[in-house]
Amino acid sequence: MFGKKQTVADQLVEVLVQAGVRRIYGIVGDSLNSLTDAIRRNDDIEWVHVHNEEAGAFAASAEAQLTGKLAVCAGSCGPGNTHLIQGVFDAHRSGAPVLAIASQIVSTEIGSGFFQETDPKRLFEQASHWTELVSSAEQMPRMARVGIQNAVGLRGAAVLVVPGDVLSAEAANETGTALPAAERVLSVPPPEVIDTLAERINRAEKVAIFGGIGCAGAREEVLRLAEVLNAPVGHSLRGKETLQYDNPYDVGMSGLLGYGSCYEACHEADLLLLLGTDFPYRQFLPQKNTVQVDIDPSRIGRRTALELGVVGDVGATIRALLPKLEPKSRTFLDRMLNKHSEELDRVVGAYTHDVEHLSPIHPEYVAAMLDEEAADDAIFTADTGMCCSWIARYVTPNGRRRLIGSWVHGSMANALPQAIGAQMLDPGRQVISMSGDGGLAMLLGELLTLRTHRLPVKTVVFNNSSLDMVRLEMMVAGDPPFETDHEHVDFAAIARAAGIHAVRVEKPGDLREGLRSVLDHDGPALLDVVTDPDALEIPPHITKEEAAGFALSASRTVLAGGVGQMVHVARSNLRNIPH
Ligand SMILES: Cc1ncc(C[n+]2csc(CCOP(=O)(O)OP(=O)(O)O)c2C)c(N)n1
Repeated sequence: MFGKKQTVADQLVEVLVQAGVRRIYGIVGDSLNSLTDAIRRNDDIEWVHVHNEEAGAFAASAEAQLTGKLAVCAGSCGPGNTHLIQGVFDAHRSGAPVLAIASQIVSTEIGSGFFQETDPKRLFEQASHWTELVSSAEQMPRMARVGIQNAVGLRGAAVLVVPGDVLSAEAANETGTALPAAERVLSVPPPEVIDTLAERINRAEKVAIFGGIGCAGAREEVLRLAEVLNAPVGHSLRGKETLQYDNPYDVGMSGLLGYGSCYEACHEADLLLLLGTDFPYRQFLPQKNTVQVDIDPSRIGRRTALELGVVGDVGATIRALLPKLEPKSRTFLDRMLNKHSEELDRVVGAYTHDVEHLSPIHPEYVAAMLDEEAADDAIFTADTGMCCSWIARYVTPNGRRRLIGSWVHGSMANALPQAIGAQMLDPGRQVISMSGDGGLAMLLGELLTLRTHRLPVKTVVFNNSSLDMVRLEMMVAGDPPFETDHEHVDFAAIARAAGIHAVRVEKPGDLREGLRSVLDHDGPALLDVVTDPDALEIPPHITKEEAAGFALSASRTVLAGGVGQMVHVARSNLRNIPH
């Protein structure tokens, strides 16, 4: 190694390589210099230069969510750390095994209020399962392995805090080898719990299933359960990838972004089975007649009162349960499927019919066309904001496509950096970032990351010159939109200036050609679509009070002189408000 002795940083890098890590996302900085130097000297790992540490953490989060394996990001001391934290939160709350290396100021100065000093241990406490300071070379490589084991074993973030001087210190111990152990534990509930569950299900006449991300890996079991019980199956946004496609029991999604007859199925059933979901919006759950199955006991009963809580892996629990179940009739299922079909025509269809001539372009039209034109195995990432709605309602999963978002932490600007992580895993796969103009502006520098690393990410900007999701929230609350709209930006021009192929589309007739040009481009490409900010998404189950709030907001805006705007809003949207 060019005459150098092995450093703690070398050791850390070696342990990461042993654990299967192939890259670290971050921005260099003095306290990290020995780490980046160790990476420079190691051919098995690369440094991915991002333009904000937050983006590095989002990229690692996406990688870890897609593979289920460890991904790593790093931030230099102080501000590098405080930037990092947003994406680390996202990884942690998504259950993505991410190790964040948070370098710290020189150890002799800790506690003195030194330049760039923060206390990462306190800072990252809420954003991780484990955050520890390595204060001497003697603690390594053990602490690196403990951190990795926490991230992969407990599924979430772990943060290794290392002062710059410790990273550059000579290694005190042999590195050795030891791999993290983190196979999924397929725990089955005890036989008496399975009996009680079977007995409760057999007593019910109408059973509905609502599944979340905990059903990943248990699709066949959930569908078999639905078949035996003739149960409609609804899903959360995180359950969509697993449960929506080729599912004859599908009744759509619940929640603010929901559609279909999921809500009715959950409420009209005399038994609702919550499977592997921590769906947070209590008002969408019936709050009665509910049984929940989840691998994590801390999630049992925290969203709704339960008749029975079962701790276990969803697939293993269903396998144990199936032989004890009595089949049910199709009456309830058929009613819910009919309702679902009507709702689909009304809600999803309402936006995409006849919109091929409307200008500004309806965002739903863009989403629907993107769904048609995207590859069968595309990875879609969606920004927090209206893009969540577009991905939830218009992108069709098929078991090969993947959908990634900041579904739990709900941070803006997630889509482009998550697309970077996804594309890093496989440069040959189509990766599409569905970006809001607010989201893209927030981490705009990541376009440069695409260029630097020649990442062929396809960024589709829903450019409505508005923080539209918040605009809708304000209107539903009865307030006129305030500080949500901003001056129009030509993102295609910005992208071109950054060396990225870009197309700007203002007329619906040009959309397909523009989209194809971007999707077919061999390299990073951006489609800037000027979309209608008034094509607001009205939740299918807003209350009468909230609907009244929307009307009130309309009248206030009219009073403030925005007549043209409100007539437009009404025409675009009010068809979805319950009568
Ligand atoms: C970091 C962060 N800041 C603020 C918010 C609140 N917020 C949620 S969605 C949103 C608007 C997003 O605007 P844009 O990206 O343009 O997407 P649009 O809703 O217009 O499609 C805001 C401000 C947030 N979720 N995250």
